[in-house]
Amino acid sequence: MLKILGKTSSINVRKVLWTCEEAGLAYSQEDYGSGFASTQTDAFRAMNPNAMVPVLLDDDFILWESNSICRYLARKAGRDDLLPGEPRACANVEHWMDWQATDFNSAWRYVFPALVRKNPDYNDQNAIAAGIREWNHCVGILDQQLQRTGAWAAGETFTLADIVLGLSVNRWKMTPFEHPDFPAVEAWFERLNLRPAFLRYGNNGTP
Ligand SMILES: N[C@@H](CCC(=O)N[C@@H](CS)C(=O)NCC(=O)O)C(=O)O
Repeated sequence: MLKILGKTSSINVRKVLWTCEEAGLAYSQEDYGSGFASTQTDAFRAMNPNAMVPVLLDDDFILWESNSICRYLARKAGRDDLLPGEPRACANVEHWMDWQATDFNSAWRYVFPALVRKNPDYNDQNAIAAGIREWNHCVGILDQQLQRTGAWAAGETFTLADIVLGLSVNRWKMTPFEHPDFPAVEAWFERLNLRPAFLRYGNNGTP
């Protein structure tokens, strides 16, 4: 059976768990990461040299990097709907996934520890304000895309792009600052709320 190493409070672990549920894959999960079993061991670094979660174990196959794990799981389950095989349709999903892992995630790197974790080292008000502007800008880009599709992030059907972005937007919504109105994102979030796996691993009260 698939084994996922990583705490369920981690946004990156949750996207992998959500993907398993959507794809109907059986899995077990073990809490690793700060506050739980340490990743700072030789044994863990042998699996992931970054000492980060999630890590997927599929028998003797070891994989780290959450979005890569999601792609692997969708392909393993033969779920062409979550990640199409056709090159252009696939690229259409993947560029939103890559954007989530790079630009979108970078936008909250200062704001989240400041406003949610309340880490006293993150007290530069200018950096917080700049981070909020950048984060809102990213959600605005997603809003424009969702206005175009009228449905899901990559087009007319639900894909891995919605999973990784769903976690990111849940975090944005749960971080306490004044949020601009993004109607298409709101409507999409309501559509996500109809999915049991999103309520379990996405919109579950954890930012
Ligand atoms: N790019 C990596 C980032 C992984 C990451 O940042 N993981 C965090 C948790 S969200 C982590 O392992 N932090 C160290 C820890 O919790 O010990 C991925 O997407 O898998």
